[in-house]
Amino acid sequence: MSVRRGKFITLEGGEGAGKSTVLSAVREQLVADGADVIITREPGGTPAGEAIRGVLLDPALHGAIAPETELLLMFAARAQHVRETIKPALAAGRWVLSDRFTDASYAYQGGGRAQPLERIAELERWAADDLQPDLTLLLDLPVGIGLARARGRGPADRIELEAQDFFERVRAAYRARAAAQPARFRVIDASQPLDAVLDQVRNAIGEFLQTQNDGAGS
Ligand code: T5A
Repeated sequence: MSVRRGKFITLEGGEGAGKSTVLSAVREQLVADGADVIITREPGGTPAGEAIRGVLLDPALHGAIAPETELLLMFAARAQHVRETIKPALAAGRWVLSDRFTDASYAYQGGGRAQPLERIAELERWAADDLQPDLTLLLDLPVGIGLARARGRGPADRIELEAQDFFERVRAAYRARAAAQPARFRVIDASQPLDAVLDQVRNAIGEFLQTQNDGAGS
């Protein structure tokens, strides 16, 4: 008898959007519904991916990584993540909750760094094995609010050292993807106080679970 495939849920958003903060609430809700959940992140999620993350976020390398190198390193970490962590978990019937996935490459490397979208799409096809999330929560908020939150939390990493217009392009690219794929994305107003953000997130997850449970018997 085959094991039912788990579901793949991703959280996306700009700097300081609150992804890490809402992750545990999402996990609790999924577990309460009976799901076996793993939490992971990008770049990272495997020993090799975490080592690549160290290079990508090292502030000492600010200005020393070409946009093409950055894009390839993001997908190098993702290629390992898909094969070593995500696909095996889904095949075993587990639910995977990832702090960022390929949408971040379209937003940061496509929007922020102006890398051609067709190159990102080609990498998505072969390096990420064309894996698509079942649901993506986009935590959207004005760039200034997110940066203030992120900077209040600790020293900036290499990407957080970018100028505000870079993050404006990232936000615009995320919103454009969400508008183009409304069946997969739920946009959360992350500028609200945490309780209000969590309410929106729980509603979105609740609706998704309802569709899954409705379809389970068919
Ligand atoms: N990247 C990643 C790419 O360029 N391309 C890619 O393909 C991928 C996968 C690392 C970086 O890599 C880039 C994007 C990133 O620059 P990351 O580790 O996810 O990715 O880094 P960040 O987005 O920088 O993670 P942050 O930790 O900054 O953001 P979070 O997780 O969204 O925010 P969080 O939860 O840590 O919250 C930040 C602060 O705000 C507070 C929290 O308490 C915390 O102090 N906060 C709130 N305060 C008020 N009201 C609320 N509603 C709040 N929610 C949270």
